[in-house]
Amino acid sequence: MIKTLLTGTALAASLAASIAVAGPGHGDEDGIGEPGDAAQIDRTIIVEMDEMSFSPETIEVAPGETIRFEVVNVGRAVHEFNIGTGETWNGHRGEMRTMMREGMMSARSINHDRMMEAGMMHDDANSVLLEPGDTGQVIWTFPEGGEIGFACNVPGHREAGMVGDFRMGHDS
Ligand SMILES: [Cu+2]
Repeated sequence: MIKTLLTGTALAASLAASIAVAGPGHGDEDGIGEPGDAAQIDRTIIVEMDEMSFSPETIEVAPGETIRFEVVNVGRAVHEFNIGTGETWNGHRGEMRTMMREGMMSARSINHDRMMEAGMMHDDANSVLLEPGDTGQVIWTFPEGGEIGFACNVPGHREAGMVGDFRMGHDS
């Protein structure tokens, strides 16, 4: 999907800057894997999000495995499940702050209309952003190795410990 941006506003400038860092369609230059094929799913794993944690918080994955994550927000705040690294999350953090500042989301809700208006769909394949009570999914193919995890980038949440690890096993 193409992200169209408002032009000539500070909002557009800040969005463009953050999308350049965290946008989709980047291949696997971050080394975190790539969007998975729904016809090639090896396993489904249910992940619950609450204040301020994931359950499970450690997930073992095999190299090259394609996993469908069924993500459930059982908490009372908006939470995100985002596959990446400290580096990709730092890039994404500004995008989330902008969404908060511009009224695209609040602590407890997501304003999809405002996100559409701003051309900010938050549809990156490696993440799902959910309101309390909602369920979403991420289908992801893991790389052959690397230090990868999952985190919630709603401002303050990762800092409060809302982060988990993928443990890369061996398929023997
Ligand atoms: Cu969160």
